[in-house]
Amino acid sequence: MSYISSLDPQLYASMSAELLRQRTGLEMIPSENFCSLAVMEAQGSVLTNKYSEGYPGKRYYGGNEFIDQVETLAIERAKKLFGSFAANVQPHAGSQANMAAYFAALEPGQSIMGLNLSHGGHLTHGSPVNFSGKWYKIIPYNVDKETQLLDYDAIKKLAMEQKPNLILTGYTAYPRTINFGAFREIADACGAVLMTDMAHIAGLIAGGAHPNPIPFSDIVTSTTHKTLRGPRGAIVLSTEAFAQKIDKAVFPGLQGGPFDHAIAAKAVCFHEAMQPEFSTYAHAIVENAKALAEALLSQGFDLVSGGTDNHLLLVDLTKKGITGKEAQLALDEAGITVNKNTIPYDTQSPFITSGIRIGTPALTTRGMGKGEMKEIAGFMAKVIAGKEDDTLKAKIRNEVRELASKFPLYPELGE
Ligand code: DSN
Repeated sequence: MSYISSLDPQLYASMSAELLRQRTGLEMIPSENFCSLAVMEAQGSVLTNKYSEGYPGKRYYGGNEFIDQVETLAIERAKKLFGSFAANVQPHAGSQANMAAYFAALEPGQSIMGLNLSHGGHLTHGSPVNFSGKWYKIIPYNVDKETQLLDYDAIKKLAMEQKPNLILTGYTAYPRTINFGAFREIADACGAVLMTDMAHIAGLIAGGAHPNPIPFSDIVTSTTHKTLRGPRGAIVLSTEAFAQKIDKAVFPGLQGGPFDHAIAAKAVCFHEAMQPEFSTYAHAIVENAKALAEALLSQGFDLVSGGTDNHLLLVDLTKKGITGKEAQLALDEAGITVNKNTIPYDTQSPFITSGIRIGTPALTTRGMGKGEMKEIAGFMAKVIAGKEDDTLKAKIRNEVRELASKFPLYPELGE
C-alpha cells in the first residue's frame, strides 16, 4: 500500500488499522476468510481498466483478446472444479448470481420455496424486504422445531401442496450436511426447478468435505470469498438446459461491464482450490468446527441441532441469559469477531437475536487447529459469563492478541 500511504494518508490510516485488526484478532464470522496474496494481486491489477460487455469471443468493445483468455480460463476452471456443464463467472456478488438464477428459471410472480431467513436462509431467498420477496411468490419452509434439522418429509409435503416453480436449498446458518438427492426427488415430484445456493459451503465442496450439489441441481450459485477463499464475487453453474438463459440473465439482463480483475482473481482461486492442499484445508475447517462445538458444549453452551457437520456453529444463548447482540459486542471487545444471528423459532428480533453464528474458515487459514479451538472456546465462555467486566475483557483481549501473534497473517505485507 505504499502508493496510498503517500497519496492519501487519511485513507491509508484506516486501511492499516483494518490490517492490524485482522492480524491481532480472531475472525470467526463463518462467511469470512483470508484470501491469498495471488488473489489480491489479480484484484489489484490493470485488468480493472478494461470494459468487456459480452462473453469471450462475443464482446461489444475492442481490445479484449487477453480478457477473453482470462475469462475462458476462469470458466473452464470453475466447470472442472465443481464438475458442472456450464459456468458464468461474471456476477459481481451473490445477490446478482441469485437474481440471474431466478431470471433464468422464472417469470415475475412465479413461486420460490426457500428456507425461512430466521431458520438459516438468506435475504435473497425470499425475504419480504428483498427483491426476491417483492417480485416472486415466496413459500417459506422451516427446520423442525424439535431437532432443528431439515425435515425432508415435511418439505416434500409442503412442496406437493404448494407446487412451487423453484425449490431452493443451500443456506447461511445451517450447521448440518444437506441431502441434495432428497431435494432432487422433491423437486421432481412437484415439477420444480432445483436451485442450490452453495455460497457458504463451496470451499468444503471443492475440497471434498461436503457432498456436491451439481449432480442434483439445475442451477447452482455461489460466492467466491467464503470457504472457497477467493475474491469477493460470485458464479452461476448450470446444466445445459439453463446455460444460455443464465448467460442472458447476467448480461445484458442484470449487469454491464464485468469486473475483469475480479474474474482473474476467481481464476486464481479456482486454481488454488484444485490443489491437494486445499482438500486438506477444507477437511481441517470441519475438524476445527467439530472441535470448537465439543469445547463449547463442555462449557455449557447450547448449539442449534446439537453440533455441526460443516464450517459453522449456531450458538443458542438463551440459557446463558445474554442476547446475541450483547454477546457479539462483548466478544468484539475481547478481539473475537462473531455475528449475532437468529436461531430457529427465535423470540427476539433479528436486530437483537438469541444466538451467535461462528465459524472456522478464517482461523483454519491462519493455521490454527483443534488445540486452539479449545482455547478459544474457553475465552468465549469467560467473556460471555463476564460480559460487563471490562478488566476481564481487557485480559482476554491480550490473550487473544498473543494467540493470534503465533499465527502471523500476511507477514509479506510488512508493518
Ligand atoms: N452475508 C453473508 C453471510 O454472512 O452469510 C451472506 O450473504
